[in-house]
Amino acid sequence: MKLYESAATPSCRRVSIFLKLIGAEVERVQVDLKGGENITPEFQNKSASGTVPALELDDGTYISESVAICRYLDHIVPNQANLFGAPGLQSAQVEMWHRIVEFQGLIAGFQAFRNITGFYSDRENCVSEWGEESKGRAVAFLTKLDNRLAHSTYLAGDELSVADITGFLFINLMKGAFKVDIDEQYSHIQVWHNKLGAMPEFQ
Ligand SMILES: N[C@@H](CCC(=O)N[C@@H](CS)C(=O)NCC(=O)O)C(=O)O
Repeated sequence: MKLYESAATPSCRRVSIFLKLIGAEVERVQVDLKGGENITPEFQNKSASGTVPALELDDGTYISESVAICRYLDHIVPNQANLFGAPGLQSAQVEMWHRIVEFQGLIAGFQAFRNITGFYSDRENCVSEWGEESKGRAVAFLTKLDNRLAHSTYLAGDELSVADITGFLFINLMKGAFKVDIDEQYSHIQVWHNKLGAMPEFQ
């Protein structure tokens, strides 16, 4: 197996953290996003979404989308991490919080980053107003996240799950790209984020 990635990006870090938590490792191939390597026909043939990460299996099959990759790895690597939750209520709660944090947090953050910085202006029309609106939505979501974490140790309940990985990367984006002061304003996010950040798998 080979993982095509751009190691520092949130979507690739999601798979890296997941791999560490299930105690596995795979061969890596770095893809130069800024240089446009992922928009070449060669890479587009590998990744259905045209983005990193993409996992190449030994039989030549490719899986793109970080959550799909995590699900596959969880299936093939025997582990007790239970990051997608036990079948039934727990997995439904993991799925619910994962989708909430992804759709309302991370995707808004991505849209803000892409449209404000123009990082991918060689391949898409960047609309700064949409970037600012998305940033506002991502910031507004922090209140919902903080309220949830006031009542729950982890996002989906008492156990660490894939939703926490995504939430952690969303907060890193808000702190890193937009200098949002989490520590001052969102005390429950701060406690949870510090706890995850102290785990070796999240570093
Ligand atoms: N939903 C996708 C998002 C993947 C994604 O947006 N990857 C970014 C890096 S974080 C990328 O490859 N960007 C290059 C581009 O948009 O051209 C996933 O979870 O894998």
